[in-house]
Amino acid sequence: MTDQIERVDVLVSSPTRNYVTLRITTADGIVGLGDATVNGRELSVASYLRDHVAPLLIGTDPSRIEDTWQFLYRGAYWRRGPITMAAIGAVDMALWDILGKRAGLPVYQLLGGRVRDAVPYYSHAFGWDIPALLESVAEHRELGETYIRVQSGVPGLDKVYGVSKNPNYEPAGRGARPSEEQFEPGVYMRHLPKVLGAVREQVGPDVHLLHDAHHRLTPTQAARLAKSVEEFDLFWLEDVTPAEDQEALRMVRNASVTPLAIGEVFNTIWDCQHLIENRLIDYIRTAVVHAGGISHSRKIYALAEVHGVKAGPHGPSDISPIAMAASIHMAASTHNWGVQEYMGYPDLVHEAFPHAWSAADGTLQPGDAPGLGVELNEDILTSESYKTAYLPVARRMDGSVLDW
Ligand code: EZ4
Ligand code: CO
Repeated sequence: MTDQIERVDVLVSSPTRNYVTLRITTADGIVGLGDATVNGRELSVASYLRDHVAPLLIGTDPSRIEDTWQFLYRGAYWRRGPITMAAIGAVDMALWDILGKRAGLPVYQLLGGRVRDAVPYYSHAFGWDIPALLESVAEHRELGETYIRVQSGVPGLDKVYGVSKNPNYEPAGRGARPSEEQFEPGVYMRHLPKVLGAVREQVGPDVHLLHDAHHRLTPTQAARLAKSVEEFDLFWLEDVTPAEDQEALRMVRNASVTPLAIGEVFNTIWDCQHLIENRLIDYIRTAVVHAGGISHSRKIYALAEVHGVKAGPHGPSDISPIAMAASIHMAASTHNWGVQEYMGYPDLVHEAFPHAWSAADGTLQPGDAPGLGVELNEDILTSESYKTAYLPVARRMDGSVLDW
């Protein structure tokens, strides 16, 4: 007799920051975990799961992973979007976790086995000014990291993206309203080449440098920026233009050979199709949680492979250690894969989600525990309850709202 899904729980907790966790338990007592966190909109995806998805799963066969995906995606009629796709993503992760535990194999083995010995990650270095940034970069180099994202303060702007007063950067802030950051394209565009030039001079040619512009430039500004930083040989320039204006990247592409990455806010293969098929990007940044789980992410990576594009998944602290596990298992077993973003987590997050994956010397390992290899510390998750928190908003110096 096949196993059945017996119980579905949705846990919303806040061990330093909010996470939405899905737990599926089968009649045979196998537990599968999924991450459904959508930063700043956590309760909507929790409701989607509790009210509309969990009741549909009870009594179904957990080994029908692809069919369950199709049922939840096509059956909803109102498809796509971050809430729907994170909910489906969490179910999909949990079902792969269950399959692995039933088989006694880590998920990367089910996906075809290893194609690389270690999974490189990139970390975040930042500083309010160039000397502080250079110090931060040196600290990351000492950890053996060879892929480093660099973000710096901009003269005249008090609160900017990617730079924090705390050593541990966390973009979302607790409180009833979002905090506000500033951005002004002219001063940013003049400053960035100086920043990247100083960092490149310090680290030499072999370190991979990345930078995130966070969707704020117009096509011509982005093209100009990509061209002006070409000599510093970035590994990628991320999110130079708003993600929904996909033709914008054609102008950037035509102006420079700086590699481009985009897609952390994309949710389906159809969001990625135009950019991949037209070779307007080098790296696709969809996160396994926000793009419908392992099953759908595999299809995105397969489409990317055909067009010479690699995966470079999103990995900030709002991607829980469960989704991070799923991403590492995919990275270990996917050929056209570039680098995994890994911001790291505060200790309490590691304790709340004990995990078999590990990070050391600039690389990640999936570990060999069956399934995704992540567990829950329920004491921590129940004592740290949800707290309202939002990502910041960005405004130009004239007060108008910009993409964050
Ligand atoms: O915008 O974590 O590459 N990483 C980033 C992050 C994300 C937030 C979204 O939840 O761009 O700052
Ligand atoms: Co980003």
